[in-house]
Amino acid sequence: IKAAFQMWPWQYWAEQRPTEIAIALGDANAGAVTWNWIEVAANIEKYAQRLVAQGVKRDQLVAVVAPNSIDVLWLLLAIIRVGARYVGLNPKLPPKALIEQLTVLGNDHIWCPEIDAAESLPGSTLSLIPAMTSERIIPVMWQEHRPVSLTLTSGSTGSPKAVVHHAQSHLASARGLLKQMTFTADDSWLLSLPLFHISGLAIVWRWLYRGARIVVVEPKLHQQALQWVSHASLVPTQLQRFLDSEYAQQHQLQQVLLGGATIPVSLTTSAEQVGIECWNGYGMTEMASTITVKRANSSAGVGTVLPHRELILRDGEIWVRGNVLCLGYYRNKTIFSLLGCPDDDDWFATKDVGEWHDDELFIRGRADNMFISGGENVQPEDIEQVLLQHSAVNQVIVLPVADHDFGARPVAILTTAQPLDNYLMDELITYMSQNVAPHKRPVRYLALPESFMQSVKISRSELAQWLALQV
Ligand code: 4YB
Repeated sequence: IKAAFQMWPWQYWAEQRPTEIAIALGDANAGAVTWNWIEVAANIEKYAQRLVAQGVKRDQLVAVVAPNSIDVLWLLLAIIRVGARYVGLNPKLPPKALIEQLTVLGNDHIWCPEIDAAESLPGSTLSLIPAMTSERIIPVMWQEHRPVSLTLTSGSTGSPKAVVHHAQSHLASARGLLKQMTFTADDSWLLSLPLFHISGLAIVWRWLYRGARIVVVEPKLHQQALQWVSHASLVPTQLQRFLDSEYAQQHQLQQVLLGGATIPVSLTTSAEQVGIECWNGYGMTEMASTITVKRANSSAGVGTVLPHRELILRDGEIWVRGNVLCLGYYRNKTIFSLLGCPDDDDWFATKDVGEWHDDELFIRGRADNMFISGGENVQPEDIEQVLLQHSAVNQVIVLPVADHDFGARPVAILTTAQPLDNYLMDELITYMSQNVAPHKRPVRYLALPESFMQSVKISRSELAQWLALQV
């Protein structure tokens, strides 16, 4: 296992494992297009040469606005190869939000194959064609400390922040996680989360770190592709959908890394019953993905701290640091430290509220989600966790609505295994009255609109805007 790479990771693997399959575009056992490590290294050179020819220079910022595809993967690797920086943006963003975010980023170039009026977006438009040969040498050396990626992340409020990571923090993240999970060079990890989110980028770095195989499919084939791979990273709803699908009957999926939101014990229990080892993670963009992890069991905690990360509680809030911590936030072409005030020392305040029980971390929710109802502090995630234990509830977000007498009261917005009709609502009302104090009982139960189900993570602020129109 590598302590550090002395050359581009793909070049290293092209020497160590030249003819092993590195990338598969679908099911490698059923005639999918594949590339071995020699071909991967050669292809990256060719794509990188075309970027150089189009004026992409060291330290410049290239924005990529597209759903996952093999092209996005080539582009990401080629951008890193020329010493530039990659930033992925959600292609489903409304045009106005997209332009706003790009303007703050000040990207030099852009690749957005599926966006209309791409020319009106900031940055010079790139085309992605590999050069015919790769004879010209690109004079950029592998340096672990060169910033390689910006990842947009929005807390529950405010505009997104662009989190800058160098290769070293991504690799430290991979190295620490793979001390816990087994992911051998013969395994394959599905690119199951978007490359504009830290969870997708982390898959690429684990693949590069291990010299294993990455499987890329169109997002609409994800369910099916979970049958063909040994590993995947999933948010809880993705795993739920897989278990509900026909594909769960017969699969080779061995290990799933979960994260991004509360992971219901009932979900991991069902997955383990069909032979899928589940790993429950707690992570965030600033820490290059997973911070704590455990093999799923009967407790709802998120396990213990991985190598290269440190975590403490201060007044109930989680503070973190370590080699995986980002370089800072990017705006106006400058990297700003994310450490708020001088007495923060080098710890980063996550704003997550946590508790230790028997050496295991439990996430209670975000400090800034808390609201007050009739003088009582209400942590919406507490209510969500109780609702998630009801067998009919798949996913739930609890938000406050203004109330004349109480100041605010909770409303539950959910996806359910059966229709959310009067019968189910009465059942949920009864269930909550038996399980939580009166100030924690939702005053309304609403079905989550379709449009919110597509994203990696439901934005509480966007859902609150929607809710404001419902009441
Ligand atoms: C949680 C939480 C949890 C995060 N319980 N709240 O590679 C991975 O680690 C991975 C695998 C599968 C799915 C997701 C991942 C991630 O990276 C997730 C990282 C992430 O969500 N980053 S974020 O910046 O978008 O959001 C971070 C916030 O998400 C945290 O500050 C928490 O509030 C919340 N969160 N894991 C409850 N297990």
